[in-house]
Parts: sequence; C-alpha cells; structure tokens
Amino acid sequence: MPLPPGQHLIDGFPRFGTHLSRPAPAVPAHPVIEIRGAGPEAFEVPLARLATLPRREQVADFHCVAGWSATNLRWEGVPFAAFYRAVLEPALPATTVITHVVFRGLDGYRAAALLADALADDVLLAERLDGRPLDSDHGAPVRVVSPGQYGYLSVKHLCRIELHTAAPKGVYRSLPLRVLSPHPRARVWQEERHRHLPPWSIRQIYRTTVAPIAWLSARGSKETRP
Ligand SMILES: Nc1nc2c(c(=O)[nH]1)N[C@H]1C(S)=C(S)[C@@H](COP(=O)(O)O)O[C@H]1N2
Ligand SMILES: [Mo]
Repeated sequence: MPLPPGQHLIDGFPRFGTHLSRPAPAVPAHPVIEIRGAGPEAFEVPLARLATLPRREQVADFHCVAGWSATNLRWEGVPFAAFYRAVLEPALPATTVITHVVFRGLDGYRAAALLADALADDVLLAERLDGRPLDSDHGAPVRVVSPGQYGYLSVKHLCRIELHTAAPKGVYRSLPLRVLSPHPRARVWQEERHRHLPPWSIRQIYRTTVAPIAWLSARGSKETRP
C-alpha cells in the first residue's frame, strides 16, 4: 500500500504532539465525555456508555501532517457516527443544524472537524490499540482516530465534544506553528496540509519539526519516566 503524497514511513508509532515533554494527563477515576455547544445544555456521557454501543475493529495507517506515517495500527472502539446518532443527535433541538465539532483532550489540546468528515465510516472513538487498552502515550482512556485525515484531528485523551453551527474560531491557539494554520478538512490523499499555502511549499518546513517534536514528546512518555 503506497503512502499518501509527501509522507515517509517512521519506525514504530511515536508519541507525538503539542504536549511535547509534558507527561500525559492522569485518567480520571470515572472518565466522562462532556458535551457542549450549540443546542443542548451541557451534559456528561460516562465512558462506560461506549460499551453499550456498536464496536468496530479496524486496521489503518496513521499520517502526521509533519510528514511521518505509521502503518498497520489495529484500533478498536465505537464509530463516531454511532456515538453521534445514539447520544448526540437525540439531545439536539430539531431546528439545530450542526456543521462542525471540536474535540478536546484532557491536556487542553483541541481540534475542529467538519461534522460530515467526523461522520465518515472510518472515524472511531478508540479505546484499544493492537489488542490492548490505549496507553497514556497514545491517548488513554479514549481518543479520536480519523485515518483519512492528518493526525492533528485524532485527538487523544478525549474529554469534551463541542457541537457548533458554524466554523469555530480560535481552535489552534496552542499550536507552536500557528502561523501554519491547518487545513480544515486535512484529507491525507488530497494533501490538505494547510489552509492557504500549497503543500509542496511547506513539506520541508514541517519535516524539520519531526525529530525535535518526537524527541521532546518521548521525554514525556511513559517509556522514559521513572
Ligand atoms: N490530546 C492531544 N491529542 C493529540 C495531540 C496532542 O498534542 N494532544 N497531538 C496530535 C498530533 S499533531 C498527532 S500527529 C497525533 C499523534 O498521536 P500519537 O502520539 O498517538 O502518535 O495526536 C494528535 N492528537
Ligand atoms: Mo501531527
């Protein structure tokens, strides 16, 4: 299977992200996903609710916008579409039309997706990776996995979903490379890396960030902490 344009195979599946050398956030004793935004009053969904929904196992590659790809990851979890239909949609007033969702992690990281993209067949709320519960490096206790989009939409340590009726503002404040504001659709086969610049112009810039970010992220990894 070829890789999407501009991607390079990396060894294994590194811990990677804007958390850099910070350790992963602690998993609460009774984890919940908080639902907020347009439409319903805020409410909480206990993670245990996922066990009552249809589950799926899927093998997929993972592509970071900085240019590395990891292959053949076996994820298990609940399709986001099943969660949306069973839990979110029934809470919405009939007249509310949701267009975007914002996923937030326990570390404060946020990413915005078009609802239509988040409802794609292969988008999971994943609780297991390669036959084991997700570990802290890869997003315990639950993360988004969207293999058709760059990794920045695959929010780890998912603790909140916001529902929006228009494109949300100011989502990527925390990105170190905010000037390279990410593409709202982020489809890997279309090489939608950036909102404004053509992908060839930023491949090299992104690639120079891979080694330092991977190195810093590894410092916060469970593998290297006492
Ligand atoms: N909560 C959280 N989720 C996150 C990030 C992060 O910093 N925090 N980084 C994103 C980016 S840029 C990538 S490439 C992937 C990396 O996932 P991994 O650490 O499991 O390899 O997580 C994404 N999800
Ligand atoms: Mo990334």
